[in-house]
Amino acid sequence: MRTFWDDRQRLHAPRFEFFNGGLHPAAEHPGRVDAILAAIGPAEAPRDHGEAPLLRVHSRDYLDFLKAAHADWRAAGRSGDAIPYTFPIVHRRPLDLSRIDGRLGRYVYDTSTPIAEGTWTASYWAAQTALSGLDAVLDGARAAFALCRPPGHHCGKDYAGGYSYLSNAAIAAEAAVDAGKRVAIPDIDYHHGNGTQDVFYARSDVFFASIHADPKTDYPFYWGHADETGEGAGEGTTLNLPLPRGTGLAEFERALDQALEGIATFAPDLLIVSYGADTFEGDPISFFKLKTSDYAGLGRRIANAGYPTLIVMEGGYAVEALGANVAGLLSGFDQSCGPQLRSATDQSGDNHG
Ligand code: OKP
Ligand code: ZN
Repeated sequence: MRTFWDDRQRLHAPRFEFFNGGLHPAAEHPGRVDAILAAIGPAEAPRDHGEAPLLRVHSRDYLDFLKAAHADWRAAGRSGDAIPYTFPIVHRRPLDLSRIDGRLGRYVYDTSTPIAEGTWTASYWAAQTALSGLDAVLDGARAAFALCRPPGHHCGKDYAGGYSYLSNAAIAAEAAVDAGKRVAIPDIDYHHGNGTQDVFYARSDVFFASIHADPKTDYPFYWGHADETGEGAGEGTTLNLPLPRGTGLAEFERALDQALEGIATFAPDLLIVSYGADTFEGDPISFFKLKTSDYAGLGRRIANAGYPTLIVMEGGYAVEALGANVAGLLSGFDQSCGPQLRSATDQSGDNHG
C-alpha cells in the first residue's frame, strides 16, 4: 500500500493539555509517529496542494486564527502553548474580539487542544498528506495510507477541538467530491468523529458512519448519539453506532459490518477511513478491548467491501503497541483475498468476505 507522511508534522509538539482540572502531559505527541514509521517503513512525501482545498472545508477567518494564535498568545506575554479557558456557551453571537484569550474560546471548544508554535505547519502538512493519499487512490491505487498527525476528525469548519486543527479526512473527501466521486467515511476511532460529521451533516453526497464509545460516557459527549442521522438533504447519510465501554472484537466487528452495510446502500465510489487505534485494550485514554492481533481482521473486512480506499490516521495513544496496531490493519487490508474493486454499477451490498 502506498503510504504518505511529511516530517513537518512533528512540529506540533504541545507539552501539556488541560484536563480534569490540571495540566497533563499531552497524549497526542510526535512520539506516536516514530512508533508508526518504525513499524510500516518509509513513506512518500506529500505534494503541496496549497490552501485552496483546506478552504473547501474551513473558513478563512478560522485558518487566519490558527496561523496566528500561538504568536498572538506569546505577544500577549503568555508562556507555553495557547489553551482557552472561557467558552461562549451562553447567548452566542458573532463578536469581533481583539484579545487572544477571548478569540481562543471562540475557535477552540475544549482544553485538550493546545496551539503550539508548530501547530499550523504540522496541521497544514497533515492535510497535504491526506490529499496526496487521495491523489494516489484517484490515480488508481487500490488503497493508500495517509499518516496524518495531528488528527482531524474532531474539528470543523471554524473550530478546533479533540487534538484536531484541520479536518484531514473531510478535506480529502471534499477533494474527492470535486473529482466527481461519491464518498463514504467510515470512522473507526474510539471517539466519535464529530467534526467530520458536522462538515457533512446536511450533505447527500458524502456518507459518514462512525463506530465509537457511547458519548453518554466518553468524549466528545455532545455528539455521536444514535439519533443523529443527518439533516435536510443529508437526512439518512449519517450513521452513528455508539458502543459501551468494554467493547471487544466481536461486538466491534458486528458494528463494522453494520456500518459497511449502510455504506453499501449509499453506493460510494471510494472510502476514506478515519482510523484510530485507540480502540486497543491498552490505550491510556480509551476503554475498548481490541488486541493487536485483531486489527488485521478489521483491515480485511474493510478491504473486502471492495472500494478504492484512503486510510487516514486519527488517534491511538498506547505508543508501545501503536506501530503493530497500525501495521496490522494495513497488512490485513493488503492481504485481503476478498473481491476485487466493485464498479460504480455493481453494488451488490454484500460486504462479507
Ligand atoms: C482524539 B482522537 C484525556 C482528555 C481527552 C480529548 C480526546 C481527544 C481524542 N487526556 N480529551 O479521537 O483520538
Ligand atoms: Zn480517538
